[in-house]
Amino acid sequence: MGFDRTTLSRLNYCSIVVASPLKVARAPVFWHVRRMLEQKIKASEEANLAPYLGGRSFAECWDEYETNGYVIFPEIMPPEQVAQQRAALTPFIEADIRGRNVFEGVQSNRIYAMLGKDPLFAELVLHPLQLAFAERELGKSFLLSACLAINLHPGETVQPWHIDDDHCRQPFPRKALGVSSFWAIDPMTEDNGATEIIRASHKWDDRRPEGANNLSDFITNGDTGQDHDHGAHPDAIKAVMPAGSLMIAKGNIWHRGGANRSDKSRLIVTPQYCPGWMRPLETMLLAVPPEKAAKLPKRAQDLLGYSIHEPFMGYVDGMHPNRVLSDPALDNPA
Ligand SMILES: O=C(O)CCC(=O)C(=O)O
Repeated sequence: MGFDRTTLSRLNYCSIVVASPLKVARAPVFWHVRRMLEQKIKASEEANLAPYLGGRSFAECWDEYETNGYVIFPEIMPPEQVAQQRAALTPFIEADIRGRNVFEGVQSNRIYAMLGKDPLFAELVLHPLQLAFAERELGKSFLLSACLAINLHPGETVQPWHIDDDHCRQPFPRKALGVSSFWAIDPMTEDNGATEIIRASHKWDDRRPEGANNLSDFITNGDTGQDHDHGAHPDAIKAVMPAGSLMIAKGNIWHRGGANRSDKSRLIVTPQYCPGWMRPLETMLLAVPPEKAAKLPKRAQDLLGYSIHEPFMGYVDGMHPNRVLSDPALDNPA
């Protein structure tokens, strides 16, 4: 008999059905079997992850993630797969659309909405290792919150320090409300802009490092001359790792893209996840089709989700979502 989550939920159902006074005596047997099944599932999940853990147990990797706020898995994606991902990204990189502000990086390309561009990118989103971390951190119903590629050109300067789940605006210290992963498509090196992380900063209170982001960093064509580089933070590391490696980090850890002082570009893909509750009760953007939404008052459109929670939560392919409503095709829907 195969033990899987379906078996376990059937067993839960059976436990409810037998919970009559006459049968209560059998309950401990069910609990015992349930525990045994849970252990078997855990063992088989661990076995599935083993090829990526570099000889460590999942528990050891999780402890490192809890302690430092991040954990690195070197070279877990085979070179052929990395090459396929790069090939699929190449047309978007060649379009060479540069970042619009200090946060995006004016010497960087950002490719948003990746799953809308090529289904191949689902491989980076669905890797079992990062899903296991996201599920443990955020619960079973977690969602994909963003998935973008970031290509730093030579000459790119450091990004402002930031945390990825900042838009939640909850007081610190607090639990992570996101999980971010970083796939190295190019090697991340000392001098090509490897992501920098302030170790254990997910445990900080409302302290902010020098060079932390502020709202002006998101203004299009704002002051790009500011120098966010206040030198190396004493607790910062550079996530130096070969191509095909994965770093998984807590959404509340302080980090930034590094400065690219090399003569080659640096490409990563960063899928990010959030808890399943971080959305409206009803999925309004699907419940109300765009052609109907286009005819509603502006405030109603905002409430449906054609709006931004500052600085950029709710974007669509890097743009304000209400652009969809000004599409002339909406006047003559097919
Ligand atoms: O480019 C990088 O290394 C990190 C970028 C990043 O953290 C972000 O834009 O949220």
